[in-house]
Amino acid sequence: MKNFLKTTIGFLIIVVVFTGCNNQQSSDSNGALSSSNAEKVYVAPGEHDSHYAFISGGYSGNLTVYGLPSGRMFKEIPVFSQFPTNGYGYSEETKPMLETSYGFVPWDDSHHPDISQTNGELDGRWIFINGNNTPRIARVSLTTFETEEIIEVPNSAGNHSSSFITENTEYVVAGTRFSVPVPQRDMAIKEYKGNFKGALSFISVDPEHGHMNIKFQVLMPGFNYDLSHPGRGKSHGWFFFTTYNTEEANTLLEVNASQNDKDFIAAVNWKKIEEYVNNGGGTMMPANYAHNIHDEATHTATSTMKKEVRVVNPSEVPGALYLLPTPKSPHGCDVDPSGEYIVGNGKLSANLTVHSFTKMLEAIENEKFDGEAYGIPILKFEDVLAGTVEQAGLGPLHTEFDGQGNAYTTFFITSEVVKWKLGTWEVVDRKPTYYSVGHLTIPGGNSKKPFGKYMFAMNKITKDRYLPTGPEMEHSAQLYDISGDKMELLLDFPTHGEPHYAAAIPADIVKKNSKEIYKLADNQHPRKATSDAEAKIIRDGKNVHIYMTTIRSHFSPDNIEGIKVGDNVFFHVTNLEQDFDVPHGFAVIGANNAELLIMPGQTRTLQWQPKQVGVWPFYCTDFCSALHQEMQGYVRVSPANSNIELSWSLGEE
Ligand code: RUQ
Ligand code: CUA
Repeated sequence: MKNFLKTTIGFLIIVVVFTGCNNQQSSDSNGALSSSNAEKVYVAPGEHDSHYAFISGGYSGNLTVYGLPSGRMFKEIPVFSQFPTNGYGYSEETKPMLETSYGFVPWDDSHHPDISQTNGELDGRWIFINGNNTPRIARVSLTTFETEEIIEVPNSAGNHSSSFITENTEYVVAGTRFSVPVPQRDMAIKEYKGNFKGALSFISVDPEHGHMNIKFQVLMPGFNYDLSHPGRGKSHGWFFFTTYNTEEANTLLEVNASQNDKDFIAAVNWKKIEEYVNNGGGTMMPANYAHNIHDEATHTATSTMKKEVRVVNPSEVPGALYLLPTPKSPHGCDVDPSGEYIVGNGKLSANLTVHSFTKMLEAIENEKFDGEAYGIPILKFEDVLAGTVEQAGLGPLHTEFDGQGNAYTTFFITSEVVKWKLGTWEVVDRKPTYYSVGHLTIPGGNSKKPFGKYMFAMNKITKDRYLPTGPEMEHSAQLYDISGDKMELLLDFPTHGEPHYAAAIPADIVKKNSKEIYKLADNQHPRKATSDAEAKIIRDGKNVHIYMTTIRSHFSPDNIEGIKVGDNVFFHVTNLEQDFDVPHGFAVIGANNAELLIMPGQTRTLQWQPKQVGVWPFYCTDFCSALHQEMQGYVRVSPANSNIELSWSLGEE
């Protein structure tokens, strides 16, 4: 009861402080920006930004692409959510991307993008991002800026400590936030403790094509695994996960999961487990999860259901898993560029805890344990502690690094970013953020080589930062110049959805590889038409396949007759253009899905089920030429019992 009271009072204080901070006005920044700061974010018309930022969309399920320092949004990349803007998840080719063991799932909650690495440095080939709600990991190509692959993660729930990349993109790692019965079964919820498990999944990435495969899952105790980061440099081969609810409570977690003075950072020696697995270790367990791949040659995605997954119990691989006590319900778990320091941000702790990788190895070597949890040795807090950053703020969440020996931590409750020194643990600067900051990003901040010029903070609450837009405001981000001793606020910019983490990279690494067109000659879509003359229509019972082409400024065919009510019509539209940035759109009246936006050289298919007799138009939705408004056609739909012959034409009077 005493504990309960303490915790409750603690929360009340937090709430009061929190509310106070929300009401704080931004007067300390209004008008304070000098003109030199304005120059620092000014990208003259026609000039390019120096960095890309890939910002997660949270509950939008997608990923947005921004330029830094301008804060301009360039693109929204659909990942886990249907996207009518270009037909992703609506076109026949992309629908399989959203297949799961639960059927077609058109939405998710995406949190943590991470860019592929070679030798611990960003290589700009792919970006990975997690789907939280229906556990999935996606791989997005940074040449096409399209989602190429999605793999579902079985035995997981609330896929939050994801998706982080090891130093050579050997693995993309996904940890479960919610522990669940493994395998899933009908059981009493109150039997959680000791019975639920937390799966940490190591998904291998094929170095050439990026294809993902769940290599193994470690079945951990039933804690909540909140965030994770790879070791790097000296700690390469290890992975670190913050845990909370080590109490294993199953109700009123706000109180019951805040009892333990310390939770843990779980250290996983994945190299050791990999070796065990390569030698046949682990058990294949029945499972059911989707693996979806979009093939660039056929422009078509396929979904395959996988039927088993390899699981490893911690006790099978002694010496591969340890628990590092960390106060108190830690959220962020961040590893510095050298790989020596592991920062655990205890949400309910006054201090930041930094562990030492070297000391961890020593303690393991000397077998200095402080008991165990479900067979996993617990190291002594004092033995692994590198230092603490004292009283830096309230509600620490996430930390990034600038490569100059400094760390930057966000504080949600006090709405600020605090800069501190690795090794001496002294606070050297602090700047307010507006308001209630979650993650922050430094380009390359999660790698051996951060590019420490900019840092941006992603805030949860916007309030008065922009013109009001009704009850809902887009979340705000703030860009800081961190090249000097003190951080300088440069810019506010709105973000889309709810950004959690973001990954940023110098533009030069990515832009030279960006694809301009798909080569028509390489198009292997089974229903492509590569010239106007190849346009045709094939009836197969009620299914009607229209092989259509589009080029400035017509469709071929543009007059179609012989379609009947009750038919199932597929418009397979090939864009014949071979010019950069000339997509065509395709929309037809009454379609129950969306439009298609077809890239040069690509084929996309829209299904249409005509329900009414008549003559119905279709048209191009993307203003592609001076004669864009002329890009249209008609489909004649006759009664179901009509015997009008199938016919099509272009240019016939
Ligand atoms: S979270 S705001 Cu989903 Cu990364 Cu910490
Ligand atoms: Cu094609 Cu407008």
